[in-house]
Amino acid sequence: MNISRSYLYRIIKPLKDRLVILGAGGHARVLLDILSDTPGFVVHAVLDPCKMLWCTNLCDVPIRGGDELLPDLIKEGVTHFVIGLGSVGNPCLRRRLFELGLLYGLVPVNLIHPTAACSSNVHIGDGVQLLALSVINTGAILGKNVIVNTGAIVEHDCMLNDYVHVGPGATLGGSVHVGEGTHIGLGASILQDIKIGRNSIVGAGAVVVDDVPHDVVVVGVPARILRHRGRAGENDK
Ligand code: JB3
Repeated sequence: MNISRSYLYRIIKPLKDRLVILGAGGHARVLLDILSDTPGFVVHAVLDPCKMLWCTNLCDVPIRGGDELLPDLIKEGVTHFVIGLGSVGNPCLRRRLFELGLLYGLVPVNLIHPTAACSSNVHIGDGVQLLALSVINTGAILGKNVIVNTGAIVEHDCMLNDYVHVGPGATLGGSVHVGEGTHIGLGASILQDIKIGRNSIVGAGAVVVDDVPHDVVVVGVPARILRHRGRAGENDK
């Protein structure tokens, strides 16, 4: 009797939940590292629109095709998803993919590196990614699909809204608020109690000593407005 793989996946309750990673770049490889230490999940496949990557592997995980394959993977038993894109300025794509995963009824997975120091007294939204040596201190609130990248520090009572990305080695003092979709660049420092608007970019190494409005790019020490962004946020690099 010929039993199809998808039938088999459906009738055998998975001992581990099957997940798909959307995006097959550098950030996805970092996340696969964390997943290798995360019991309870099997990375079933990676999806990426880059045709050159199809039928290759990312860290031994098959890159099956583009996002249009999501319904097929669901038939094969995939129930969870991870956004594998890092994005260093424009979170629109991460937001679109996150909403796509939810639309298909998939469950977003929180990824927390074993060396991340995360207080037990924090609120973590869905699909949050805390990378190696990141620090999240007591009272912090992180919205959905927030990335706190390698070695970044989010101090007590900070509020990071949905899709915020705190780049590697950045430091946020106590009670810093960051608006939706804002990117804090690599190694930037934000003084305590500062409010940063949504859809803005704090440049790498900047030192922010005053509040930052929505939709701007700030750079330098002390940080100054370099330019205004389109409301949807053009793709600054
Ligand atoms: O700086 C650090 C530590 N990491 C950076 C990270 C935060 O952002 C990293 O150095 C990169 O700058 C960036 O990582 P990411 O997002 O992995 O970049 P990249 O290597 O360009 O990979 C993005 C992948 O997403 C590419 O393979 C794209 O083809 C794929 N992609 C683009 N659009 C997509 C889509 N994948 C899916 N599934 N769906 C899409 O719509």
